[in-house]
Amino acid sequence: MKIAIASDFHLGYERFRSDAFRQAETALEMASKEADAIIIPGDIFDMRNPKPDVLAEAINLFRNLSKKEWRATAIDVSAASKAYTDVPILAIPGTHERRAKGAENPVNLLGLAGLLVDISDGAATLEKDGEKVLVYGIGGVSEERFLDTIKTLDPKPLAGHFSIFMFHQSAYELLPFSDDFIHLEQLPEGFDLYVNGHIHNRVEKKVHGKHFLIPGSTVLTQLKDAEQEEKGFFVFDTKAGTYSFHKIPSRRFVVVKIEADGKDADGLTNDIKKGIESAVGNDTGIPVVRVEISGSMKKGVRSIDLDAQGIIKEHAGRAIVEIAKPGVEESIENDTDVASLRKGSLENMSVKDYGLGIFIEKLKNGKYDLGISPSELFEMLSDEGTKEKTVKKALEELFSN
Ligand SMILES: [Mn+2]
Repeated sequence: MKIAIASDFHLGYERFRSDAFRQAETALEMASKEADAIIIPGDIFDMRNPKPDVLAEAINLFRNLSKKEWRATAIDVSAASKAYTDVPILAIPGTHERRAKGAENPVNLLGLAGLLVDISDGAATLEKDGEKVLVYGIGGVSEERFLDTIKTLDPKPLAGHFSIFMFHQSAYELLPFSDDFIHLEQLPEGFDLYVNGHIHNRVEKKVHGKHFLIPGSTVLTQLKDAEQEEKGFFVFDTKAGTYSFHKIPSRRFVVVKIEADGKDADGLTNDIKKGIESAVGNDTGIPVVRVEISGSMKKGVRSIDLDAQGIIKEHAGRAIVEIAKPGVEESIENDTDVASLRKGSLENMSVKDYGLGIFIEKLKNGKYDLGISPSELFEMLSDEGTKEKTVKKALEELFSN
């Protein structure tokens, strides 16, 4: 049986709303032609409470898909939700769709509508011409609960079936900074294939001697270096035990690294423009180009002298340009910070709010450009609890999606 693995569509994602929809549609359309069944390891939606128009988008997408002539059927479903179709499209909710236990999530709604089968906390069998494939699914849970969830559910492969374990979590081997993350060898043994979502770039590894695959997202979200690769989905051939990656047309993302050393504003501007031009090339699809400047400019030249907005505007319509400015000669003296705080408390502003102001200002002046707003990050860091735990939580939010 040929099984397509496509993930992290993030329907409703604000910044690239139509990309998210179109690229998911393309991936699913192509997958339905290449494969007998499709499995989706989470984050179909970008949020747990999508607006009606985002839900409508998803319903249209999956209704068209579910009406195709499928060669396999989904049978023997035993999961947290009931199955209302035998169409071989199996999914689990991801972290973006996670809600409290017992509360409906949007993936479950698609299941209730009979457009796919939500196999959370359970399994379904895919059948085609007598061949049987078991897919066991665990929807995204908070990282520290995942190992307990596995122990409680105790997923097992099924004799006479090609067995797949599908989940939506970080893993220590991929993001080695939190002890909450599962180690790959802690995944349940005996399955023939391991499939994960959550990570937005493509991953191909081995677990318990078997393939471990993450297809990555179908849409740009985090604008990290690893997202420069092409988007797409896997097709796994259960009989041959082999797989292939199928690229989809998607908006390109290019990181351009520029060395500022010793240049004045004009010289640096020229280098940036050249870098952007070569990144765009003859792409007519309006790529996202992120310019990362390292080092500092000529002595006496301030980063404010660089007209980043001008460069961004000049390329509008050809590229979406982001410029991370060098943080030259802009660091505020410690004494000034303390003085500002004192001034703040005199002006009846809470020290926390004043701190937030300074925090945001400093991040803006620096090279901060991660996919979470400074104020959200501040809230996270000022959470109650141990310093170590707080920082881990913030890192987890920043680097896994
Ligand atoms: Mn995701």
